Amino acid sequence: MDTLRILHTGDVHLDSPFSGLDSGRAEVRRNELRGTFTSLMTYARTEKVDLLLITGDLFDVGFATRETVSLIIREISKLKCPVVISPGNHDCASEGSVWRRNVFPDNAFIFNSEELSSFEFPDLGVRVYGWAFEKPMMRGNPLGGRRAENDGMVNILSAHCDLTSPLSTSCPVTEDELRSFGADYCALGHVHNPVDGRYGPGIAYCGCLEGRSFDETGPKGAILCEIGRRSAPGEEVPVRYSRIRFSKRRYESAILPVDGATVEEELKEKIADFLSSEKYGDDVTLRLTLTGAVSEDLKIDTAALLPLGDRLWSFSVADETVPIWNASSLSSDPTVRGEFYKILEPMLNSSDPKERKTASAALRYGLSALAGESVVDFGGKERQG
Ligand SMILES: [Mn+2]
Repeated sequence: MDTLRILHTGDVHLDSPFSGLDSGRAEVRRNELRGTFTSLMTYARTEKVDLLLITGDLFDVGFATRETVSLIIREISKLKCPVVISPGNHDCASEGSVWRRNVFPDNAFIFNSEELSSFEFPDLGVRVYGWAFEKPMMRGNPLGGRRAENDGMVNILSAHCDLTSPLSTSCPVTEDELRSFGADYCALGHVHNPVDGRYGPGIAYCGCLEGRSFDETGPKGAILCEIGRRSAPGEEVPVRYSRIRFSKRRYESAILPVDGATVEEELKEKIADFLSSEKYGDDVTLRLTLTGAVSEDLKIDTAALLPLGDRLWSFSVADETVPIWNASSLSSDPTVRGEFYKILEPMLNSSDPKERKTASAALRYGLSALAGESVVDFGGKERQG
């Protein structure tokens, strides 16, 4: 075997509640997430990877459903290769957790302590170091200045930890500590939206397997890591990795400037053009935010815009436009309209965009009410159809 092929996943969060969705859709998403996990396992099998790493948060909560646990057991037992699991903050290896029950097949290797330990796979020439969260919080650092063995085997570190803050309660570790530990590849879990290249070669977060909210936008998946062989201890080995999409759906958040729009038709046209230019399909949950300065006569009813997103899986519109008020006519208006405008004027010209937005909304509601019009609901509504 010239090259070791390792599939690195984590942050799957099976059985997530998907609380942002109605109960029917949340159930669909939970099933889809199990399906995405199954696709990943099928890939590992058909591509005959040498090793599968699950770097924490396979479950969203410590007590997984029986159905999900059976699925995991079944999928692992179908694999020929070892599966190393490093429980994270969401699925810690506490007393009584599923990880401490003797239900997993022989090819599952599960870390169960906050101390650094390792599993060795002599046939593969690989040693996998790691640890487990034993409680949802972990402030200690299992590396503690230790170093990986230097005996010619390929060393992997597979763990759930937080490189983003020394104050983290999810096992804060620094990049320098990882470097001096000296593993050939550090397979990490915890950060759901990793930026490629952020930590230099040999250190990577796999990210989540499916986005579950607008905090987790874009396509999601796992990492396929390929590591060359070492002919002598101490020799550098080539490490290459690439991301493979497994997510069935994706969340996207977009901003559309609609400056100068005067009537709803114009707005609809701009949105329709944008949606077709982005080629969003039925896998997309889109949150579209409208911005820009629009005519004061344009009253945006976001609910009326939602049918434009019928092709998408889910579509919501937020209105953050600011009306261009005819300031000179309003300020010289001798009626209560003018008085109302003068009160809001300092806020309308505030340097704080939030304050300007609030003042604009107040002015719009107020003038509509004074004109005896019914007040349109300007809040963002979500269509889920
Ligand atoms: Mn996670």
